[in-house]
Amino acid sequence: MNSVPARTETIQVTIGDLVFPPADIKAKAGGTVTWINKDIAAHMASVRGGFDVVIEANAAASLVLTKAGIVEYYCRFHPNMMGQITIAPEQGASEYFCFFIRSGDCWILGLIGDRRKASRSIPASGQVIALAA
Ligand SMILES: [Cu+2]
Repeated sequence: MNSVPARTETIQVTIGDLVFPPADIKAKAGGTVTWINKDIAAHMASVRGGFDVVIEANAAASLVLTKAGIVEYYCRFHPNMMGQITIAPEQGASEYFCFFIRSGDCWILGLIGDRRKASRSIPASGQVIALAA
């Protein structure tokens, strides 16, 4: 899968032939994803329990990303169409979300969306910890 570097501006996904390329994108909270649909069928970018964006045929639709995390989305009309957005905290933010715990260590979402080991252990998942950027 292709990967696009994290940045605050709009990230573009141009849909064609029933795929979301690049399927794996990196963004920052506060940034925007714009899907451009070149197919003759309408598509959706949907998250179970989350957002539903309709992208009409030969049209575009955008979504502002509001919080850091990893979002897996798909098309409700064509469930084989899938994509992922890794959303890093806004630039300058000193908070990182601890998204899983292994052996008492907190693994965090870094500023560029990679996994970096926290310098200290915290007791439970889901806590927000502050580290120097
Ligand atoms: Cu579709």
